[in-house]
Amino acid sequence: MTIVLHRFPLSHYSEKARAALDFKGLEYRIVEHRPGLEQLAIYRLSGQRKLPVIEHDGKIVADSTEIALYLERTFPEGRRLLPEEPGKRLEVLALEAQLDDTLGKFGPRVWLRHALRDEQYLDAMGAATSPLFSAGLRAMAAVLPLAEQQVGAIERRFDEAERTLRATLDDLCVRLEASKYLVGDEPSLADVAAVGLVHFFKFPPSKHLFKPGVAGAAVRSIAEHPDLAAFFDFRDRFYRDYLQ
Ligand SMILES: N[C@@H](CCC(=O)N[C@@H](CS)C(=O)NCC(=O)O)C(=O)O
Repeated sequence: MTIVLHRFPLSHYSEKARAALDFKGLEYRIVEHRPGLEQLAIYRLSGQRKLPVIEHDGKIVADSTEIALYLERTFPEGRRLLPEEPGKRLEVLALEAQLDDTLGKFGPRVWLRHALRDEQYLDAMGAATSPLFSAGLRAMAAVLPLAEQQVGAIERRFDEAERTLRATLDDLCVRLEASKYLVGDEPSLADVAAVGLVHFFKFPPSKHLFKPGVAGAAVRSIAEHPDLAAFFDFRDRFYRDYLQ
């Protein structure tokens, strides 16, 4: 039975789950939702309000990590997300959890701060989506710097998010100097998580984008920062080699 992936269009956790489906070579269908009242339907389906959620064979699985583990258990014949060797397996799971707590948790805040200051990115998003979406982003672009200036707590939260995200991406670059993938020389769930969770910093050339026109739109201060090139080049290669 075909798997159904419920997602929000811009959601990086949803992209992580979608990347796991592609990596395992599985067939799936995407159902898009919008945050807000539509989340009632998600609640009715899964007993909680967040996405991603998958439906498969009468089962409902929420949470990107749970989804990846479900796919690994249910389709052991597909490409392996987790290494056989127990030590390596633990290492992959630990890095994946850390990426959820850093790129996952802080990514949206850093994205907001940087994206709203990147005219080219805003133009690309506006051209690829709707005038309403673009106007919303531009309204936020006008307000956020002011809010940061006026309210120290907001600025500190953004600063903390930025420090954590940068430290994580720096660490991923160091890992890629030492090995072909983030944990050793075989691809794993850690790579799938990392490439999915940076989704909105530079939309990959994927046929499953919420709007085809956003492909390549990049928040340049992050995705094209020379110090982070090793990771973002890896991200592009990983999409070419394993994802659609
Ligand atoms: N731990 C969850 C986090 C999922 C999550 O936070 N999803 C966001 C979208 S990126 C969401 O659904 N937000 C809506 C809300 O919090 O109401 C996972 O890994 O899937």
